[in-house]
Amino acid sequence: MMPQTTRTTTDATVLGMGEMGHALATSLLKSGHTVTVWNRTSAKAHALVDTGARIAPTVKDAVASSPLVVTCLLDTASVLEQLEPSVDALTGRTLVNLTTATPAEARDLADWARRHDIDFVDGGIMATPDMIGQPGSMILYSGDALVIGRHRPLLEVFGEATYVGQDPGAAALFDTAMLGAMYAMFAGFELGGRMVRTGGGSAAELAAMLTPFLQAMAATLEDAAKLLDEPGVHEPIQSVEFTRSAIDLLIRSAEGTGQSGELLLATRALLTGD
Ligand code: FVH
Repeated sequence: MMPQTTRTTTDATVLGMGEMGHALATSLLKSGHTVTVWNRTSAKAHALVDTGARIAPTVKDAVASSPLVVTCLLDTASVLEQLEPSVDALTGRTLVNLTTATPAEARDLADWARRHDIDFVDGGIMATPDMIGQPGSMILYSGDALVIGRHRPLLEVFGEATYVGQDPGAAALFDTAMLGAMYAMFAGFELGGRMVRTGGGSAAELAAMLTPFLQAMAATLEDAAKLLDEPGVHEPIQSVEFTRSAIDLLIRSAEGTGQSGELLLATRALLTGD
């Protein structure tokens, strides 16, 4: 392991040593890359010193240390707050933003980067920190395909690097669409768990039965996608009338256990246009 005091340049810099940034930096170090890290609360960055990471005292120093800078901070505002004062050091380098953003925020960040001659790629992490560098970890990327191609071997360390388009907002679009679907699923489980518990059942029992059921349902998403992608071409498996009546029954059942039917009302509106 090279003593950090003798090294001033590294393969990549990771800004943000929260749960995810720590996992990203660690995976790069494990794969043999040299890494500079920075965190606002410096103790979290210093926790990596034994792994061989170079600890940068400032954002400017961190940015100037590597040709590739990865940001994994709380939100887009914190990314700009930290990068703006060091923008001169970032010019001519590549910025890969793995901070969750809205598509509009990612596009604005891309515009900001372009104005400062920074090669920019936006990414959406479809994994939890413990999955980084493991099979099953997927990161969505969008922006300049040439820039992504140039850094692909390093980016593949985090997980499968999936390119979703030239629009810098595309990764955030797919990311937030997928996270929205995930949260809707967890909300459905929360409601179902509360319902079965009023009848003496447990959420654990529900989870055991629901998991294979949802896996089977997930297999039908490709058919559901055809209805959205080619409206008017395909017939829904269930009619709108059937869906409306079925969800009304579910609302009555939820309310009968003392739970709110709001989630199902919103679901019915989305699926039937009511
Ligand atoms: N954790 C996960 O499972 C998800 C998976 C999907 C992608 N997300 C996104 O990753 C970003 C970072 O998430 P995280 O898990 O690392 O989050 P925390 O552990 O809470 O760490 C937050 C880091 O952000 C730093 N920070 C916050 N505000 C500022 C600021 N104004 N200036 C500089 N840094 C800031 C914070 O620093 P500190 O509090 O330790 O000083 C942490 O390093 C996020 O976009 C997720 O949506 C993770």
